[in-house]
Amino acid sequence: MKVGVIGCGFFAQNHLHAWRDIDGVDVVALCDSDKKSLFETGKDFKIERQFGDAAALFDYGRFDIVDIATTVPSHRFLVEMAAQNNKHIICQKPFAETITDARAMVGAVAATGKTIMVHENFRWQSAVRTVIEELRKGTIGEPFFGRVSFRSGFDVFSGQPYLAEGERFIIEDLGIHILDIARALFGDVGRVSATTRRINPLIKGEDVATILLEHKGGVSCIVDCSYATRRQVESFPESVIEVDGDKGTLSLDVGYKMTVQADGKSETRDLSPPVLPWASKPWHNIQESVRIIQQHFIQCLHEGREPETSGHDNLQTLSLVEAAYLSASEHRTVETAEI
Ligand code: NAD
Ligand code: 89V
Repeated sequence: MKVGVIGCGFFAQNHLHAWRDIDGVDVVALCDSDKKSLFETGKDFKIERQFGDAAALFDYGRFDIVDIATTVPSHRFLVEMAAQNNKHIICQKPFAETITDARAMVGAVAATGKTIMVHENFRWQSAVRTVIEELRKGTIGEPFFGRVSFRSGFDVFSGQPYLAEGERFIIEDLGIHILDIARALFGDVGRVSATTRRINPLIKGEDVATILLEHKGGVSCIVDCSYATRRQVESFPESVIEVDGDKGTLSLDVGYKMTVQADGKSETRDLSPPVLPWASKPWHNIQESVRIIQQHFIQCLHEGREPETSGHDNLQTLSLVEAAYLSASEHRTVETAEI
């Protein structure tokens, strides 16, 4: 499988390391409109074929997959160009700026018969994956309550300055992952109620969000996110999960400790992720998930099946983002069918 990567910025470095780890995958070309990022990334990863714009990359065209690792404003344009050029596509989150764009992007790729997956990696973190599997095994019975929480004071703005500049921040950038984990745990959602706050005066968007999800299967789940939480131990970038079921409870706590209580027994397991040779703390959790999701994509292509976090699947996660913003701005519960 030959890959062309568009976007050689902050996060693409993780994609490139992960591609190198996956057997049978070769990154053959890079593209970035920023010459310095393009040149330095090419040098670091020894990739000589470099293009300053996407049209030139597609004119070259000798690859099977395009990996779009740019920020969201370019996603629709690049996905549609990739579809016109009949490539399989992996596209970073947030998939699109609006649900209308996202639906158009999924439609454009469906018409080609190629595969599109959103690089929605948080549900692929190994600790989160173990929680999903534990729940599916039924150890704690039928879940009726959940909480998926991400609370941190970590300075994300120095690595990703664009996060301080958008009208929207935490739900669109980070909450999207946490909402996606809630979907992976409890399925799709019927109604959404949300509140938002901005605590940090130096950024434009909201940095605190509290969201109540009413899942169609009957679970009530709280998704709460904050980048204004100053506490020791700083837990970035861990997601904390609590689930109550009719036979027991399950929690994933800070420090990657999963506790399952059922049948009068309590068992705690350490789910600390490995630090891959190219990874660094505290990002190692996310970095491991990048390798896992990209491996999943390649496996799905080999087996001819739809990836779990396909473009089509991600429309449901994006609709929760839209519903949460609408709910917070209009101070009301929003039906997902409205989106
Ligand atoms: P970045 O700004 O550091 O890098 C983006 C690169 O894309 C830049 O070098 C820019 O020049 C290039 N680019 C933009 N538009 C282009 C175009 N049309 N053609 C060619 N090059 C173009 O951004 P980043 O922090 O690497 O974020 C990229 C994406 O990754 C974002 O969507 C972000 O949300 C996502 N991200 C995901 C995670 C995660 O854990 N899943 C973490 C960080 C960032
Ligand atoms: O996952 C992300 O998209 C990142 C971060 C974890 C820092 O929020 O922006």
